[in-house]
Amino acid sequence: MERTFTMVKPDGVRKSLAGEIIKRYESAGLKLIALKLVRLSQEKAEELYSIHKGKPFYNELVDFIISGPVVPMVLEGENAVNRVRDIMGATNPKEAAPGTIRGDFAEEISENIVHGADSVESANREIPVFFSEIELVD
Ligand code: IDP
Ligand code: MG
Repeated sequence: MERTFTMVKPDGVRKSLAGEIIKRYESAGLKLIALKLVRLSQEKAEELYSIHKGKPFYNELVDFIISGPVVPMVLEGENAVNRVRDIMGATNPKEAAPGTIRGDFAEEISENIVHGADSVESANREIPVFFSEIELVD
């Protein structure tokens, strides 16, 4: 069993897609371990996206992710990291396949509805940005 971190971004919450996105993950057999609705501080946003610091889109990315509430969650299942990435679709919605979250609901790379950890190592770094150990179910 593997755990991953994923998050509905502010555009996803604004478009009332949180339930739809959770449903897609649950329907795929992924189990919810932790979930909440929260607005990120500038500091937490910079922590989440520290690996992108210095990239041309970094400031825009941080400003966007604090522009409204997000729905972070921890999911568990076999091969959870890659399965969540598959359900999300390609980073650029113009390249995301129909049937994926980004393919179905996003139009721009800067507002692509969901975040998902790209490895177990990333998930283990990202989960504590939002959830303390005690808040996890087990
Ligand atoms: P990912 O979200 O699919 O893992 P990353 O490469 O980790 O993609 O980039 C993080 C986020 O930064 C993306 O989801 C996207 O919103 C944004 N981003 C990535 N590349 C660009 C770009 O070239 N222009 C604007 N935003 C970008
Ligand atoms: Mg990434």
